[in-house]
Amino acid sequence: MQGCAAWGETKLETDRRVIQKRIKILSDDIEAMKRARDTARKKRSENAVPAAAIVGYTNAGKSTLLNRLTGSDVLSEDKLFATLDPTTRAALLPDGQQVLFTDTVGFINKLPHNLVDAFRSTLEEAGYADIIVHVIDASDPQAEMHRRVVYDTLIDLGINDKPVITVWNKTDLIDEAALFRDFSADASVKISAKTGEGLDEFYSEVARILRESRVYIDTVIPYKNTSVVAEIRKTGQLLSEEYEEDGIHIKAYVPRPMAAKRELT
Ligand SMILES: Nc1nc2c(ncn2[C@@H]2O[C@H](COP(=O)(O)OP(=O)(O)OP(=O)(O)O)[C@@H](O)[C@H]2O)c(=O)[nH]1
Ligand SMILES: [Mg+2]
Repeated sequence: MQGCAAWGETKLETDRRVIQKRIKILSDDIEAMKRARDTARKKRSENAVPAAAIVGYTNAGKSTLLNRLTGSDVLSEDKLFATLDPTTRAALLPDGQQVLFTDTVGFINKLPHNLVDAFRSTLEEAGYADIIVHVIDASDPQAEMHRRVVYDTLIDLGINDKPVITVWNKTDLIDEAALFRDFSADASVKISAKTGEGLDEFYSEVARILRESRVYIDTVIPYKNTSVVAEIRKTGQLLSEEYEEDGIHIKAYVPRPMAAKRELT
């Protein structure tokens, strides 16, 4: 028993108090980051640059991949939750298209209850992405469990309607013959973020999925349907809106399924 017991507090109580304090500090930090992100996101959505969120179990190699894609210097470490603040960087696909990649906090099984809300807000960035890049450490014997935790978390967050590209990472550490599949994904590639192997295929799959997932519209929405404009603002990218006599003239990129549902094309 430590000295604090003399004050009538057991070690367990002291630990709990220290942890609560730490959680409070982290939550405040995350709240401040959220405000900064909201501002940054508003700016981004004014351009029509597509966004990809890099998600995955902690330690899968998300930050390493972001660094590799954008030549940037995001903290990558062999420790849990190296990344808390999602970072966004621009990368150019070989076809010249610009894409914004956002690193996110690592997912984990059985997140402590009082951290769930804080993590949720950190992950909400993924909700604004056009495409989800799901990184899995293919060399980890628990890879299948990690894959499921990530899908379950995405469903929990209500992010289950976006195209997913599954990236089996760290293939430099495994037997070439190993077979990796993800039937839930729209595309699946094997890479090594460390050596750069497989990145060409990754880029071309990202380009393909983006091409297929969004459609450009230039149309007039009648004033009785203005809720459609609100929906576009939320799920698509509104480039311009002009109030005309017979409705709102909009130019926007919208998710293809939405364009079909609302008969916008
Ligand atoms: N051998 C090998 N190691 C890799 C590869 N990609 C990442 N790593 C290593 O895996 C560890 C974790 O990488 P990070 O990029 O920090 O992982 P993360 O997914 O961002 O982790 P969190 O931010 O904690 O969620 C680091 O030691 C990386 O150097 C790879 O392709 N091959
Ligand atoms: Mg990271």
